[in-house]
Amino acid sequence: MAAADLRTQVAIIGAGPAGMLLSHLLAADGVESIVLETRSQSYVASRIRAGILEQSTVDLLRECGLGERLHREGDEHRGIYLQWPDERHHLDFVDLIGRSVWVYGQTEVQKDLIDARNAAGQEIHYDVTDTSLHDIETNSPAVTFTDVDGRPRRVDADIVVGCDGSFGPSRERVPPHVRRDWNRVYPYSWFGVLADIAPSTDELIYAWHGDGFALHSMRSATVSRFYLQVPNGTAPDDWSDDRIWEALATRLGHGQNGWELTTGPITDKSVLPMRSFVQTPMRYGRLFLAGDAAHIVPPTGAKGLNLAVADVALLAPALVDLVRKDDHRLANGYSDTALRRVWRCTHFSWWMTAMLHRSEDPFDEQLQLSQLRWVTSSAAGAAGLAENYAGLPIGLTRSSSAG
Ligand code: RFL
Ligand code: PHB
Repeated sequence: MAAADLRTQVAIIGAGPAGMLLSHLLAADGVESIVLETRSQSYVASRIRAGILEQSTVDLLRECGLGERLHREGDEHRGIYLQWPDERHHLDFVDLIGRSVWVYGQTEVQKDLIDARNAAGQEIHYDVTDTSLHDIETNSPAVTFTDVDGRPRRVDADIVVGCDGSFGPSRERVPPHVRRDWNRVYPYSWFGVLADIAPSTDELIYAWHGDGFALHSMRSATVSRFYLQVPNGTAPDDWSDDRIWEALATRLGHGQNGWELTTGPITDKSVLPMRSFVQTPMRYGRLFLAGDAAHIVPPTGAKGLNLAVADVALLAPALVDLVRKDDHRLANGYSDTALRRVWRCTHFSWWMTAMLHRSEDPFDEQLQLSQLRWVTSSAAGAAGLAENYAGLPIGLTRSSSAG
């Protein structure tokens, strides 16, 4: 092992939203951290991913000083449209449950976090390789890595937090006899498209269609984001621009009830496999897991980023108490408390996915349409969807309440 040359209170693996927000919240309470990231700063700052922030995510970002650009450039949405051929219904979350959501891309959240941490002088090592965790069962864990100049380095810490996403090494360090993996795979993927064109809708449209699901989302007044359900194994180059616009026009209902889809230059195509995954527990010894390192949801419920933020909102005060006061109570409850929200969002994401994606079975199709009619015509059905989509306040999924 490399000789220890770095020392910190919390070693954070991964500079995605979970890792960067954790370092930000810890610093606000006087706890030091070092962040290790395998990619470059410019790569991390430009990745295209999620687009919807729950009310509680927005509230947290505002409270910790990261809400300024979000409020200037983000767009508050009262709800979403749900549709199937010839019918489009608006669910107004504000009327239903008094909460809204914000359209502000994960790319922008990530840039704000990088700017804030850089301004505060946060130690972040980008372009690292060979990240390896050591002695996590003891009170003196360490992380070794090779730095950007090829030098072997080692950071000694009180705590190690794995914020290293679905492919990182941290989750594997929970031994097989302790850990349990919960998995669900889906027989389809999402084809993601970014286009330089003003959105053809004021709020997101989730569309059920016999050809497959489609989603019309957006990033700004001039940039639209779309997704199409495609078979697993589809490659981004398999679909020409013309084929994409044709499929979107059909599935989103171009020409129905006077609605038109405006097309424009496509600037990015990607394919996103769908998966539900939870690893329990989210803590082992001095190692804590947060965000995609512990759980993956299919994107239909727009929960991935919001769950990562909710984990970190619970974890930061727990680590502050542990490191500063040797008070282990919140840290000991972290995994159980976080998992209540994780399973709620896992269920909601699975449910939205199952309701909206084309199935081979005609019986399923009738169940989906019946479900869609119910959530768009019953106040109780609509409120249930709204409450989950806009997100429960973080405190309401703690262990003292129903979760
Ligand atoms: P992230 O964002 O994946 O960050 C993890 C970071 O860890 C780094 N890393 C390592 N660093 C050091 N050493 C190692 N050995 C490392 N291994 C990995 C990675 O480079 C990375 O920077 O996880 P985090 O912070 O938990 O945040 C979670 C969210 O990013 C995620 O839930 C969402 O983006 C999921 N997701 C989407 N969610 C939605 O709700 N809507 C979407 O449209 C949507 N699109 C997406 C997505 C996730 C994607 N990935 C992960 C494949 C599109 C993609 C392509
Ligand atoms: C997005 O804009 O990327 C987005 C929006 C809503 C979703 C998933 C992705 O459910």
